[in-house]
Amino acid sequence: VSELEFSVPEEIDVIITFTKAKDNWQLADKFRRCVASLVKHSSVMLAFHIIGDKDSQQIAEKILKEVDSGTAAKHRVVHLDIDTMAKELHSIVLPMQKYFSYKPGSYYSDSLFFLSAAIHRVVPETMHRVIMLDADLKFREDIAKLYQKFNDFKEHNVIGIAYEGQPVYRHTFWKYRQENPSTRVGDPPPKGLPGFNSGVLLLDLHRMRNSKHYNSLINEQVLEEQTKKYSFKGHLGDQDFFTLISIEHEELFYVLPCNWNRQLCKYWRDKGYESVFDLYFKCEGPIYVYHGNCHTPIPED
Ligand code: UPG
Repeated sequence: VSELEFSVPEEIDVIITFTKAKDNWQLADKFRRCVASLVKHSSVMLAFHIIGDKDSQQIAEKILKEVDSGTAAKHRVVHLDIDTMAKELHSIVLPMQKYFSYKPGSYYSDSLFFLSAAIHRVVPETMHRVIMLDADLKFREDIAKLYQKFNDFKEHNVIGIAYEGQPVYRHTFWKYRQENPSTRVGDPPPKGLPGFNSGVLLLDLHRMRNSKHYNSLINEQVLEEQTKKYSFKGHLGDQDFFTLISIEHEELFYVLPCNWNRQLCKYWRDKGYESVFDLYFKCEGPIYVYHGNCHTPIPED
């Protein structure tokens, strides 16, 4: 019996954020490495959905055509009407943009950075489970094995996501932590709540649609109340939203092992967190996915 037999479809939907890529060859290079590594290791067909402006979509398609022409049948591109999606998304995620971005409520296109949080409301009902990725990743293992993690979701889990690998949220929550010294909020794993990193996301759209609980949190009053209570102001988009709502609703999230989103950014190490940095950063065992966040180079192997 194949170890992948249980509940992996013939084709996996993969959504990649790739936008403002025109004249940004560094981003194009990251995307190329990401999709090439995905295709190289995948045992199943991949359906790529590219989230970005028209220019970026064209660049992505060209890159995908060049990738691995020997086994071209292993992947295809699904065309999305991004403008319509961004407009639909805009009104839903407006309250999130207010608390979790630099430029609250500005352009339609910026609502796309919150797509993962409300994706279940703007894509066809037929889509069941998707894997959503940043472009700065490199796969070293079969994405079908990542997909299998959907099977590990507990009853109330709707989203699979790995912990943030730096003390980013320890920093964000400093005030709440100062006023509540015994809190788990912002503490390192395994006991603490270090917050999430949205570079690799397992989104169970059926569960997101059906969870009254999850949907009740996409709400202006709730976010106002929660951001106040935890003195939260962020700028990392969807991952700020997931981090904040997870404090009181841990059960909504399946914590993806760090091996599937091995973040390499060390920005926060020398910003006053030297003594605790490694508690957040360490990730034992084999690495299945490298995440070169904050433009960190990814090892060649
Ligand atoms: N992206 C684009 N075009 C851009 C900028 C970003 O497509 O002009 C996409 C791309 O997929 C990229 C991702 O967004 O990989 C994340 O943006 P980036 O600027 O690379 O942020 P990082 O500092 O590398 O990442 C941190 C987190 C990441 C989170 C992001 C949110 O590690 O998980 O999604 O911040 O801003």
